[in-house]
Parts: sequence; C-alpha cells; structure tokens
Amino acid sequence: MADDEVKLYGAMVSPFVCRVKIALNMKEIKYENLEEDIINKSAELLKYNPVHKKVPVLLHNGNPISESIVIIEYIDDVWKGVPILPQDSYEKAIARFWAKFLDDKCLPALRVVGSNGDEKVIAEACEQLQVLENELKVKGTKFFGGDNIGLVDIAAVFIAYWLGIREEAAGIKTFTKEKFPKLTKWADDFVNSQVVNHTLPPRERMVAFYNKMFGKVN
Ligand SMILES: N[C@@H](CCC(=O)N[C@@H](CS)C(=O)NCC(=O)O)C(=O)O
Repeated sequence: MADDEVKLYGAMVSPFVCRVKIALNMKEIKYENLEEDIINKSAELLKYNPVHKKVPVLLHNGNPISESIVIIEYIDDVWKGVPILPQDSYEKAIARFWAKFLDDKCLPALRVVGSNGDEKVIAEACEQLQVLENELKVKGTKFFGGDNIGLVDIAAVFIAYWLGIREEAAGIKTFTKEKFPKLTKWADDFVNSQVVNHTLPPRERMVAFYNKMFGKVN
C-alpha cells in the first residue's frame, strides 16, 4: 500500500476528524491533511460529501468515504497491522453497538452541556456517562477495546478530550474522578497514549473555540 494516495479533509477542532486521525495513526498510514473552513467549505469537500457536506472525508486513491465510523471501518478493512475492530463477529457487533450508542445517545446528551446549564441537561449527560462507567467496570479492562485501543475508544474521543475542555470553558464540572472513576482514568490513559496524543488539537485552541461558543470572548 506504499503507493496509495490518502487525503483527509478535516477541521482541527472536530472530534470526528480526530477519530480518523487516530485510526490512520494506528495503522501508520501517511496522509495529506487538508484543513477545511467549515463556514466556507471547499468545492472538493462538497463534491466528495454531497449528502452531508461535513468533515471528515477520506480520499483513498481518488475514492471518497465519509462518516467517521464508516471511514474507520474502511481503514481497518483495507490496511493490515494493528486491528481496530475485533476479529470475532460477536465482539465486532458489540463494538459497533457501543460506537452507535456513543453517537446516538451520548453525543446529543453531551453536546448541549455548557450551552445550557439546565439541571435536566446535566442529569441526562451524567446518565449516559454512567452507562459507560458501568461498562468499563464490567469489562475490567484498561480500554473499551481491552488491553489495546479499539473502535469504541476512538469513537469516545469526544468524552476523553473534548468534554473536559468544554466543561472548563463553561465553568461546570460534571465529568469528575469522584463521579466517574473508571471513565476518567480511561480518558487519561487514552489521551496520553502515543497513537492518540499528537492527533489532538492543542488545548489552548480548544479553550478559545469554546470560549467563543459560550460568548466569553472580549
Ligand atoms: N456523523 C458525522 C459527523 C461529522 C460532523 O458533524 N462534522 C462537523 C464538524 S465537527 C461538520 O463538518 N460540520 C459542518 C456542517 O455541519 O455544516 C461523522 O461521524 O463523521
């Protein structure tokens, strides 16, 4: 696969793009990173993702693939090396189940944290985080993927990195070690792991992004 042409249309602050960067990193795939302006999308992005018009889009030898989880599964199928999804069909189905849970239940609950200080919003976010806390407790492993990072860990990057910064900018604290000991430990291990660490956007950049979002900019 040495002659492959791989391009990633992304945006630095996007957790969905970060998911794909982690997967590319795990497989040690060289790629060209193309930073999109989400407000002013390029003609290429609109051409390659005409349905959702969103990043990330992976272009592999001219073939576009969109939707972060779909892209990760594609990467895992095409490039050998460190596996991202389990080989066993049942385990694979379970990993897909949790990735879907993260996008369908967790993300909508967490993306309003900070923009809305409503107690119901915080309660709903905590309920979804508790589900993950329990799952880690039951599994008893370092990562959702077991001893190594897998699809579910990558899908949950918005919890591991984005949530804490978002809470800090909004001046609230729900994702704490006291409430979620397993999940916060998982987040630390994940964020500090080598394949993840340098794919993350700089903290100051994220804080500035959320300050702007929460109207805290002078
Ligand atoms: N379900 C998509 C979500 C992608 C997404 O929401 N991307 C955002 C950036 S974080 C985007 O491109 N937004 C531009 C827009 O909505 O117009 C995925 O998993 O890839």
